[in-house]
Parts: sequence; C-alpha cells; structure tokens
Amino acid sequence: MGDLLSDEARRAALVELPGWREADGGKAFTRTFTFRNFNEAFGFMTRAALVAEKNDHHPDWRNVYKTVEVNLSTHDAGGITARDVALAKKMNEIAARFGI
Ligand code: H2B
Repeated sequence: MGDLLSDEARRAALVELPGWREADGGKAFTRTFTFRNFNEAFGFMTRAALVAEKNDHHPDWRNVYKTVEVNLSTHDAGGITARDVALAKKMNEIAARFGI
C-alpha cells in the first residue's frame, strides 16, 4: 500500500497540487472542483473513475450539481501516501481539460 507521507512530504506534495489542502488532521487531502454544469462535473468523475479503477485506488467524493468534493486517503494505511498524491495530480490534469 505504500508508506504514510511525513508532515514535510505532505507539505511538499501540496505545493505541486493547486487547489488541494489537508483535511481530517492531515489524514486526507481535499479539493472541491466547480465545473460549468452537471454534464462537465459528471464527465470529470467518469474520467477520474477510470483512472481510479485502473490503479485500484479510489476517491471518496460527493457530487452536488456542478461541484465535486473529493477526499483522498489510503484507507489501508490510515492516511496520505504517494498513491493519493498521484491520484490528486491526475484529477487536476483531468479537470484542466475542462478549463478548471
Ligand atoms: N482506495 C483507497 N483510497 N484506499 C485504499 O486503501 C484502497 C482503495 N484499497 N481502493 C483498495 C481499493 C483495496 O480495498 C483493494 C482490495 O486493493
């Protein structure tokens, strides 16, 4: 599953992850994406879901109309690992295709 990132490693990772911040006392990374409409929000989720399934690493997320609130953590490890950083990066790339 990979090792939990140190406080310092999490801070360094967040510098490379615009829009993301810590949540749950440092056990999760969170970002709320706001799209133009529901169609784009769900399009983002569809693409992100395929990446998540391919890597067997899945987001906790909530969609309300055109917003998608994402919380990432590695459940098996009890916090943030490199796998969460990788998924967050990928989600930012996917969102960028929607101009976010
Ligand atoms: N996703 C996340 N975010 N954390 C996990 O620990 C996790 C997962 N574990 N997806 C995976 C699936 C595990 O349950 C399977 C059996 O590999």
